[in-house]
Amino acid sequence: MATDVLFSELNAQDNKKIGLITLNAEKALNALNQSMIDLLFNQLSDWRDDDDIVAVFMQGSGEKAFCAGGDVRALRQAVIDGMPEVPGHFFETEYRVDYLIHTFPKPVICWGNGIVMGGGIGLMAGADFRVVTDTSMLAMPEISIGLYPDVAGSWILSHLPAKLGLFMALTGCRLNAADAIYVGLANRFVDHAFCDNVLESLQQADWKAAEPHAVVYGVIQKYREKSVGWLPYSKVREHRDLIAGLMDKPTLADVMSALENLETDDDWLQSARKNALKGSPLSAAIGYVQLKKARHMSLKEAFQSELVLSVNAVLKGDFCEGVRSLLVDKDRKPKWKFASVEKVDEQFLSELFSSPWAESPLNDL
Ligand code: QUE
Repeated sequence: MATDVLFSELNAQDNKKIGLITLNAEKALNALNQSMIDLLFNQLSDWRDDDDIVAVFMQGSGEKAFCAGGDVRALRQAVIDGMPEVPGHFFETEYRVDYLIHTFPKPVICWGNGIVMGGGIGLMAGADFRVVTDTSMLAMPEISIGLYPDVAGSWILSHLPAKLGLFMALTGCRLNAADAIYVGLANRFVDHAFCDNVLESLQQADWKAAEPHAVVYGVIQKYREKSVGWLPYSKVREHRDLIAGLMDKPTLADVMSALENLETDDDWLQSARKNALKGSPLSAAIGYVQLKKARHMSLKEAFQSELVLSVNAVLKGDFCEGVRSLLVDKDRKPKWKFASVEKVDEQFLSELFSSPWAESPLNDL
């Protein structure tokens, strides 16, 4: 629907304007559908070229989520309905939006309140000011639905220290605001109650006084300083060395054994462990290989390789079964193609990395 994203231009000083994006599919936790992606691309492109626009602010409607991912049910339904070209178009256009944010020439502020998963991380990752709040919950949970960390997730996670990115990919673990700042997915903590104050201060700011990024820096800094006392406790920081040890194994099968054999009464670690053991072994294998490869890619190359993998994972991998099991029938008993990472067929896996196109649809990024 055309109203699933709201756009407005807030008047600022000196006839400047702030572009305000509100993801507006509250019941779907602001998960991105095709229409939202098309609207976002068109509006961001216009604002990039509009000299009156000095900054862009992205938020989600409602208190629960900034963005819980993509409309994965619709992608599965399209495959069932015999429209295999739909997922390719979805991912291509979604990655174009993400790339536009990464390369945007003006400051982008992402207000990552509540749930920020998958596609939501994709929108947030390229923003200059990646704000997390008292309710933020970030994750790359795709292993649970037979996907793998896309939306540049493979590139971003491959650059995290201490193999924390591999741990995130294999476990879909939940990060709070302190965790997200610790690993670098976010870079500002501001209490959600200050959201309207930040917007008002951006409108009041003197945009002639400094370069736009510096102006936004100053505005956010003010509310950041009022919020420092609220930063939650970081499980990732506490367990950093343990996680690094679990992930530092010669093969993926050894990493999975280490997770399986982990004995802990820590609830956060235990739920991460369970998620890895329940997730798609094929997804684990895809993520493991792709994170290694993406480390040496440009951002553009990462998006191009992810487009190949995402389309193949949806059309040939565990995606449809994962979405069926978790989000449609909700039996939570997916029948994965392979029973364990050891049983993943090497030939099948390598075919998922081979492009169905002579030239990438994202060649012009
Ligand atoms: C893993 C995921 C996703 C998920 C749950 C997982 C995901 C996703 C959604 C989602 C959430 C709310 C919606 C919706 C989709 O859930 O990627 O349409 O309304 O988009 O365990 O990867």
